[in-house]
Amino acid sequence: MSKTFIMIKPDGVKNKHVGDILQRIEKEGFKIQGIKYLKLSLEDAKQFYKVHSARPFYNDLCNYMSSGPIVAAALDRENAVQHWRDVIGATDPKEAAAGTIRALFAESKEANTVHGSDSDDNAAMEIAFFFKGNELF
Ligand code: IDP
Ligand code: MG
Repeated sequence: MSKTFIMIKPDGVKNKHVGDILQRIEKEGFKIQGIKYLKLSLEDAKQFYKVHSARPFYNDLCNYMSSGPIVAAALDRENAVQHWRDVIGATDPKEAAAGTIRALFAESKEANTVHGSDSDDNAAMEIAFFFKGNELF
């Protein structure tokens, strides 16, 4: 088993897709190890997306990610990082394969409904950013 970190972004919450996405998580065989509903501060978002700080979309992305509540979750499954990336689809919903969460629900390349870690190391860092040990089961 391995872990990934996921978020339901502000558009996913605002457009009432939380239930659909949690159902998909369980249907895809993930175990929910930890979950919380919270709003990121602008500083939190800047820290979380630090790797993108040189990219032109960084400031807009951080403002967007702190604009409303999100769901953050740590998930466990065999091949968790890659499996979740397959379930969510390409960053730009116009390029996301049919049936993926971004193809189904995303508004735009920025407001693309869900986050997923891109490696096992980043998954561990992202989980530690959001959860204390006693919040993971
Ligand atoms: P990913 O979420 O598919 O891993 P990344 O390249 O890691 O995509 O980018 C992080 C987030 O930044 C994306 O999910 C999206 O919200 C936003 N983003 C990425 N590229 C663009 C862009 O070209 N314009 C606006 N927002 C972008
Ligand atoms: Mg990424």
